[in-house]
Amino acid sequence: MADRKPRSPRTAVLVGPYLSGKTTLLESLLAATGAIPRKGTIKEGNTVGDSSAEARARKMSVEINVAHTKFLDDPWTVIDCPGSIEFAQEAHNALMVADVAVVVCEAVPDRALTVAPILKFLDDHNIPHMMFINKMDTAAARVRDVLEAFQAVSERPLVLRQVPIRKGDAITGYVDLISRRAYEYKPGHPSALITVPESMAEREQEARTELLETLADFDDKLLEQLLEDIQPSPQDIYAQISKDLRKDLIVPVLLGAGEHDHGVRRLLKALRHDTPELDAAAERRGLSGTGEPVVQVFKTYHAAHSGKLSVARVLRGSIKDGVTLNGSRVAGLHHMMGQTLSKHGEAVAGDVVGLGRMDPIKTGDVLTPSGTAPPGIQPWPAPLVPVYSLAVKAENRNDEVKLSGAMAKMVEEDPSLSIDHSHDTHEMVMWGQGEIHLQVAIERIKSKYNLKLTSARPKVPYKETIKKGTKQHGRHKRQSGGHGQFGDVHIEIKHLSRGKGFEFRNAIVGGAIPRNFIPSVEEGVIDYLKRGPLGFTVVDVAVTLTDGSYHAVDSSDMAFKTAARIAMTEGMPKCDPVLLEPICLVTISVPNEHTSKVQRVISGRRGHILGFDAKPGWKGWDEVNAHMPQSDLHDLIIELRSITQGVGSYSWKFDHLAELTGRLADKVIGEQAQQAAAS
Ligand SMILES: Nc1nc2c(ncn2[C@@H]2O[C@H](COP(=O)(O)OP(=O)(O)O)[C@@H](O)[C@H]2O)c(=O)[nH]1
Ligand SMILES: [Mg+2]
Repeated sequence: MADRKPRSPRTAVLVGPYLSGKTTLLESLLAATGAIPRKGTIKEGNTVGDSSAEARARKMSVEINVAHTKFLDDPWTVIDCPGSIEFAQEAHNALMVADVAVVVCEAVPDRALTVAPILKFLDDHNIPHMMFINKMDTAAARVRDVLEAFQAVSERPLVLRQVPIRKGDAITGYVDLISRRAYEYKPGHPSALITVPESMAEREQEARTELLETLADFDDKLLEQLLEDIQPSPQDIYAQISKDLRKDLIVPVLLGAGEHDHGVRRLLKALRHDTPELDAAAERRGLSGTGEPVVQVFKTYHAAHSGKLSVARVLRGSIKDGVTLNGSRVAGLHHMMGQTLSKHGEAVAGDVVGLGRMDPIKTGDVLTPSGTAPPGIQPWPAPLVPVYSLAVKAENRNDEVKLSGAMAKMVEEDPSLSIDHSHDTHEMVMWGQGEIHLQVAIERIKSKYNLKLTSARPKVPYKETIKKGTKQHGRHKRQSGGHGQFGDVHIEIKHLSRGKGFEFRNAIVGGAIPRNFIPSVEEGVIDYLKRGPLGFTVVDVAVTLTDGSYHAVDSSDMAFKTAARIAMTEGMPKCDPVLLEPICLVTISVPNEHTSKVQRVISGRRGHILGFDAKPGWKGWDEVNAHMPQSDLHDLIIELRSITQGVGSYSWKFDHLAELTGRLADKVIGEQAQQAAAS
């Protein structure tokens, strides 16, 4: 195909479970295509992916890494994504602009479930994807069993393109099911063509028939050929695979071992032949036709020295350094190789580039010179629902303002991170996807912004109420030299039904207290209710001002406010105060083989199951609804993940307050008293 005109740059995104070998595979792809002279390794910490300090320290990807290369003159952007479910937002955002995803997974049938969430995302968004079954060098299971297990979690049919050639325990090469050629792996070099071993004939025939039958489901001509026992030409089969992949109808499956460069050139060829051109991804984003350049931002970095970098894909047209997009001038167009940037004067359609110093621009923004998004462009998906939180504080109190600024930048870099200032507990609460996610964020704040944080389990916004009423007199009288202070009130405290909040009534007739002092009485009561006899905000009470007296000279707003406080302080403990704890409506979603375990988790956390049902749109998953105390949700995600190979999740919202008594209540009240004494 030497006469072909050069293609526009395409983007392949490497996704898949944690430790499946994506970062290693990227290294192998870059070395095989000559983008880097020598492969780095995870162990030595010198890979293009995992280039941040936080990733290196954990030997684990915690953000995307973008790399550029060329294969047989075709320009490529390859993006390595973290596999951990806690950093899934990174992969989701990169996939939105991808031409193809390569789902890298291990050849372990028991772990197929770990691939389910990413396959679900790809299926839901119609993103063309292939599967690369990696670590075949150590694979114990048969490929057909691996495939069957993965098929159970994929909506689209998987189409195996190769079968392995085994010598004893080792896999020494593969037979390509379309060209019907056999290859022997040569580490560090392209595989060598060999004759198909005789022992392979039957397996090859069987797998090839399966491949053709699957493809025939999407093509009548192929179906006819099969029925008439005509062998379709390899060209026809290749064409069919590309066509089906473009429409995300099938998932081609390749085999290999990235660490040993096995199957890496085969993967590159499959990418080259089968990955759709830019127009497919643009269409998916809702962009069609011609017009001004369109650029989609899918990642934001804040670098200490170079400032903000918005990583974007050019979906249409081309842009030059210095152009104004959405009102911001691009200061530097960069290609990336992990954290190394290189300046480019121009980015063409299909390119992935870092745009320098676009300060008002956010991840998900669609940029054009005119500043208007083209009609029909699809909205950017909402960030993942947060499932884990920590209360954070600057170690040094003077750093509070600096902390708010740093947090805002962190959230810009990672939309699955969020900050909540709790009105009830007065804590700054950082929300995210799990323990490691938040740990990494806290480390970043420390290293990038030189801010030390302390973190703790967030406080639960307990409340308190009363179970009966009382009448109470409160008097504040002070004679100190000239002007005295005098306020005198009679109040009646009553409980209100749950959810009613607070009511204040004035029942004074005949001017026992002059009108202008009444609001101060109410203020005194409200002030008291911030902290009731048990130490928490009081809710669901009514206070009626029934009588009182005043002094023509010594009475004041302040004196009546104080008198009201005195009445409340003395009256409330007589009203049988009781602790209220927030109860949430929780929806837990898990593969249905784990539903019974979830029921145990809920009862173990004082929850109450409301019911469970099949999760809409999720084959084989259940949703369990329950009422659960908020105090037991803190580490719920950790337990759910530990019983579901990491894939279970939950969402929650506040539902109601419920009385809490007994030992648990005593503990909560005791701790609150201790903290009050300490502060
Ligand atoms: N046996 C074997 N190990 C591999 C292969 N590819 C990667 N690994 C190892 O698997 C571990 C995880 O690799 P990494 O690339 O960080 O996985 P990622 O989490 O998917 O990015 C590392 O210890 C690699 O050395 C492979 O093809 N075969
Ligand atoms: Mg990785």
